[in-house]
Amino acid sequence: MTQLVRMFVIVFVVSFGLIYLTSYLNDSEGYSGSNTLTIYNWGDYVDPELLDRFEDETGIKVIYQTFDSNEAMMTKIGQGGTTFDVSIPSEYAISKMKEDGLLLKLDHSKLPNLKYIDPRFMNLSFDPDNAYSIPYFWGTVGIVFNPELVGDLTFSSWNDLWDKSLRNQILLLDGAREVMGMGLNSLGYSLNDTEEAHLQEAKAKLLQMTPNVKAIVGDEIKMLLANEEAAVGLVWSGDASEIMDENDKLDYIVPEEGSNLWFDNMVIPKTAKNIEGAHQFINFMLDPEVAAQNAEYVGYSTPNEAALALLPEEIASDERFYPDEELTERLEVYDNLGKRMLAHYNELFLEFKMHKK
Ligand code: N2P
Repeated sequence: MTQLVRMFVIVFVVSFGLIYLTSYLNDSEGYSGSNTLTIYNWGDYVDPELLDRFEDETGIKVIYQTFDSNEAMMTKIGQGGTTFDVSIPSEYAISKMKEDGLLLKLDHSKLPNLKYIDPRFMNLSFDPDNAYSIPYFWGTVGIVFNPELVGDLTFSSWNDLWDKSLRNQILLLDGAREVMGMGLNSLGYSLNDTEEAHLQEAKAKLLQMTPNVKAIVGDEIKMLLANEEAAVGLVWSGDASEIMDENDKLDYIVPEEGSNLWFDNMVIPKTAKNIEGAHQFINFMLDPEVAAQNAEYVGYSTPNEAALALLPEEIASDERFYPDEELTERLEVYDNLGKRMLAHYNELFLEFKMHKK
């Protein structure tokens, strides 16, 4: 054999060896294809230990990415070019994603643990029969405050946030619906109002609040309030519960005019590459022990009846985070206001934010 032929044979054998090895790894413990699961979730919204446990139990490698608003999540999934297998939007976003054809139908036969969900969180108007989404957490929007830093001021109304004594003392969560909702509710309007005059009135009212607003922030709001960097915050209930775990001087109320009641559900976006694994993950998160551990870790309210029974009594009976029906009836769920109106809410919120800077 000439030198040249020998070299060809070697290159040929080595290349085939490599191709074989790659396909062997793909089919076995090598993490790729059906062996990975890409999850797209809110920040601070799962106990990382549970992701490790899911990986150990299933051999599926989890790739985890986060978002900080429904709007950012919908834009990213809508643009394509991603491979998210599971995501966790809120109700109005689920309704919009369904409309835009961004969600896959779920196979309930692969979700036996669905039986643990409290029926009052099933079959809600944004997703009848839960064809596309499975309850994960729920909660309210309200005011967390530090009684030691607010003098004689007490909180029962949204309008308390406009009190002059709160100059530079308020942190707001960075959410268009939440901040606009606060403005609308403070005027006695619905947080689903679409009348232009009311929306402009709400924006003008929010602008009057700017001297009191220290910053509009993401998940760091919890650390800042717990560390007493500000006296008051507009927050989601579960964040309030976490803040109060860190600093028990703080308290949480849902204003009397009303506020938002929200539901975050697990979905399989149409970008999914591992539909089987996505069902496995959703079913895993519905397991009562898993759901209880997750609820204790993130501080949010679980819709899982069996998990709630496993939580310490002081959590399960805390009406600030598990409000009774009388309170929830005063609250409103965000409607899917349609593409144009949602964009308009965003615009008004951005104008308010820019003014703040
Ligand atoms: C968790 C965010 C929860 C979002 N950091 C409430 N919809």
